[in-house]
Amino acid sequence: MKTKIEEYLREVDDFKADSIEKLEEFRIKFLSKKGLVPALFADFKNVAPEERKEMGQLINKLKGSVQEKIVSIKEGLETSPDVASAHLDLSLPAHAPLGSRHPLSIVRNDIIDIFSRIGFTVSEGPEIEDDFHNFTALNFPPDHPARDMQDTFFIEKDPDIALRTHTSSVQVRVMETTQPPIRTISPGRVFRNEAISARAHCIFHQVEGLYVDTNVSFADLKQTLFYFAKELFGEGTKTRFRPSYFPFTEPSAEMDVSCNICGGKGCNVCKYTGWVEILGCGMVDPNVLESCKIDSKKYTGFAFGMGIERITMLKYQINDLRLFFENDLKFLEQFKASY
Ligand code: 2NL
Repeated sequence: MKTKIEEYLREVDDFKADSIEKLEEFRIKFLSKKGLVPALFADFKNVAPEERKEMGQLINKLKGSVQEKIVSIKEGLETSPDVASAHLDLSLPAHAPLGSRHPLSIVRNDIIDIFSRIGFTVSEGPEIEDDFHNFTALNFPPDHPARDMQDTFFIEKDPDIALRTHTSSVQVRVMETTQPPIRTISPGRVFRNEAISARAHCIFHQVEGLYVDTNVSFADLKQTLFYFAKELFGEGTKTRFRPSYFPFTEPSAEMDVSCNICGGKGCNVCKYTGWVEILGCGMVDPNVLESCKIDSKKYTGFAFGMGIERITMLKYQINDLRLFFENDLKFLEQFKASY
């Protein structure tokens, strides 16, 4: 029995384990009910009385060294860098989802890219405007309904300060400070006092464009906007211009594009006409140029304005404007593949 125990002691001394599983096998071999240590205790009754003291001490020594070995290997496994990192890295962020751009930002960036390629710069300006930049310089008559409390969010009265109702106010500021040639677009948030529905919101986004130089004609306007429509909606896109009215342009028009949903055959988006309206435009009224200290005898210009929500709805076939403002991840995550 003595040689057997000494052999086991050597085995325990030499034992190494690089996994919890191997360590468990070792524990079972020595300490489980049918293991070697209980077997030795069972054999103890056959030991001669004069050897009992020594054998008892040896078996207890073996049991103790198995237990110590298990504790020390276990500690080593839990603190070793390899095994610890395989289980748990506390320096990692808890959850790292990839974000996506908002569809309105994607379309705004597309529009900026298209116009930058033909020499337009981007201008920005304040969201809180005075009456001159938002209305008077743009040829709005004093009694125009847009100047009414019902349509515009006023912040102060006399002098009137309001949230801008269009980004034309930014272009007025550009004309005041820059002599032609001017080629610029102004994307931004605008505010109108409207009830919220599937088609309208009191905050929305616009891109307006302005081109002022000598000899700018309506033909330049048509070609520029035809190029824009093809770049945004695809090569086969057709455009048509219908006469319209705005206080700041004369003549004025609205531009339709061939419906990109049914390809012009007729569907509920184009109300079975094959055409959808995407923007308003016209030749800058000479009164507007003069208000901004630009000589209307020397210079002419064209301008246009479009709602980014409307264009995004057409491009991605979104049927409710409220989706843009609710920040529902199920909606936003569909734009992950875009930039
Ligand atoms: C629309 C129509 C339009 C303009 C905006 C403009 C700006 C200046 C001078 C003249 Cl500084 N015009 N902008 C011109 C025509 C139409 O917007 O339906 N927007 C959503």
